[in-house]
Amino acid sequence: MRIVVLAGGIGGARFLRGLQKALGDDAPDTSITVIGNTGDDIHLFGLKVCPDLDTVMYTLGGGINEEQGWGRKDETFRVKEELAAYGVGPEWFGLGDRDFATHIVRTQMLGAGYPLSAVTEALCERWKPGVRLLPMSDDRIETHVAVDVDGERKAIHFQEYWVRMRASVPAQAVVPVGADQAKPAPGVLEAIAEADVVLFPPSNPVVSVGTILAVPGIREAIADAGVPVVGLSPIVGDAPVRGMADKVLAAVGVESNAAAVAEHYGSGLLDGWLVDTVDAGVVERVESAGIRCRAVPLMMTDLDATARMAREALDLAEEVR
Ligand code: GDP
Ligand code: FO1
Ligand code: CA
Repeated sequence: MRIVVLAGGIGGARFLRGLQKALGDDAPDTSITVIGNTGDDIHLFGLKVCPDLDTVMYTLGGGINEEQGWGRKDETFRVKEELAAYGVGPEWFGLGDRDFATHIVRTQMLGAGYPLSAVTEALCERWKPGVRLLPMSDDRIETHVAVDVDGERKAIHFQEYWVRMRASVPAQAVVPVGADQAKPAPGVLEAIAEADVVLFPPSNPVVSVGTILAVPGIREAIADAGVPVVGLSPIVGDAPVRGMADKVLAAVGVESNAAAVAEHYGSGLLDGWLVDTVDAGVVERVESAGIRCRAVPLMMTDLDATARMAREALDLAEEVR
């Protein structure tokens, strides 16, 4: 079975670990291709940082800071301190020493002319994530957020909105700058066309899955693949389990509840949708939108619980096939 997963950072990565567990070690004829969000990417100190790709790579490769969900475990921040001593910021983005090495290798390879997809493959030779990790595009795409500050509208980088401002003001618009001119990375459309199932993990529907779908050709390829497309809700009990997804959902006019997110993807894209048991009340609403829906526990509290979620998603895919 060939599984394609559209992943953001923490929600995507943790789900993938559960999916791998659900499939077991003895699944030689099963492959997982991850199409990773690169809209969060940012250039800092002359280096290219790809938070969501790295979160997937470190999580599946055993290098992640488990508590935090992003960045390296056993991390130190000497370089950041030294940069700060020179007055060089931003101070609000925590790049650790171990993590810096990844960005240095990436930037060096990009400078030598390798596309991001080839660089990601090279980085994964070290981490061996057990999935094929593809950036959604080799082209530069950066999510920007329009905010009103002192009565004036301005666009800021997604990381500035998310990390520095903690999404403390409403997002007026979310724009994946560069997406309209971008092409899917090599292998992306092929993986979708050859997939037996496409999964949307409980990743952010706007700035993770939504950004991947904004790359011309990807949404169409999924719709045309003619295989089950099943998603898991990142919204449980009308709130994001973690983070501020409600803020970016509001920017695209979507309410913060599990049914509204399913309707946002729509029955043209989504065949099946899993909501948490606390949201069992919305199952009928989702089904009346033409999307098969089940209520099951959706909290990734540990690996076994996450593997059960992945199994439910694969079972629902079989049901709608
Ligand atoms: P990010 O790039 O690091 O923000 O990660 P993703 O976009 O992949 O996933 C973020 C989403 O994961 C958030 O909107 C959370 O609500 C969701 N999430 C995190 N943990 C859980 C969980 O245990 N269960 C569910 N259902 N969603 C979760
Ligand atoms: N998230 C934070 O909330 N604060 C940080 O200082 C921070 C640093 C950081 C460094 C490398 C990396 O790969 C991810 C990092 N993240 C940080 C997470 C990152 O900003 C994520 O993209 C967002 O949390 C949402 O996806
Ligand atoms: Ca992200």
